[in-house]
Amino acid sequence: MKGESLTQFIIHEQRRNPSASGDFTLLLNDLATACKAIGHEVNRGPLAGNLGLAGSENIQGEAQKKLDVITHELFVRSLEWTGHLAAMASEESDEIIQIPSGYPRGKYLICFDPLDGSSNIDVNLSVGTIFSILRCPEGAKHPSEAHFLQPGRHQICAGFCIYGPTTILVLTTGNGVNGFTLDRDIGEFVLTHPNMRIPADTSEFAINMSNRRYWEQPVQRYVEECVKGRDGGREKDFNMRWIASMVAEIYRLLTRGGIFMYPVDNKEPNKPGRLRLMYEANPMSFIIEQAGGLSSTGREHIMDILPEDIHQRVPVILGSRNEVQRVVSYHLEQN
Ligand code: AFP
Repeated sequence: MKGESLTQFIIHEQRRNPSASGDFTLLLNDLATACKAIGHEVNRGPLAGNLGLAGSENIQGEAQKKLDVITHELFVRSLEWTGHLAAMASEESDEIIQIPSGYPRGKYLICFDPLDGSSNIDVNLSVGTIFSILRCPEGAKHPSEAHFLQPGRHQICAGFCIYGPTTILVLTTGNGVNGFTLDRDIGEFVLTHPNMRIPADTSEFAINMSNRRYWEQPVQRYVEECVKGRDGGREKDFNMRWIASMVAEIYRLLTRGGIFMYPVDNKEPNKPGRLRLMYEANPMSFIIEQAGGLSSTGREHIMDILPEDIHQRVPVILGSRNEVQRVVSYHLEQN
């Protein structure tokens, strides 16, 4: 095997922390197994009859795909018995998921989006699983939603697994960001992208341009400048990408830089942004900042937000440091 396996990597990390019980290492191993199982299901696609709608809606009022439901169940079944988790919260579940009484309860909470970008499933584009791990507050025997409502700065681990041409698991435990590619011959994730870093500068932006008329002035101004490039106030021309799958966009940012925005808009005034704080914005912000980038709503650091609701939405602007700072400065000028 070329390179260190994920199992070796996390055991080496554990040995660096003499007080570690090994619980967290085992949780990461179980998470990797869950991602392999989900990746397998995604891969089988039409062969397993997995494509299309499930005929139900999630709490966000979004039509669930069959694979949203299947992957949610797979994730829960893979982790509920392990004894490492106190409770789980899923983008696809209205309620907090309790650990069944027959299994031991652990000290960690996990928030997850089992299949991000699922609107891309039927067109065979990259999708992924996102997760964020928090410590369960002491004394919380039956964790409720309130125990999950911790700012992103409290995350002890965040990651995502992208099911694309290759299956890659990206992970941070607050000590940089590492990427592991699934070697299907041996069934192991192997460290292929150590210490991923996002360049401070970029000439690539990602935003859903069809929402342009609904954006606030600072985002209008920034994107207008990018589009004009050398003919406007900028010293370079910009390129644009939009995959509509956050895992794919963030993976691109981690490999070659860029800025990703899903800002607040007045298309649906009761929704402050499209992306979910606990399942998408917080874990991706932790990863981006650990790789040297920045994340903001335009007005505050995403990971400083004290969540009020487990399914809360937030505006998201993240990626290459200097470009995010520029967008934030436009918001400050406006206020
Ligand atoms: P789905 O998981 O419902 O496909 O949503 C994907 C997503 O949350 C995120 O991954 C994308 O960046 C964003 O939505 C795309 O939104 P638009 O369809 O509005 O471009």
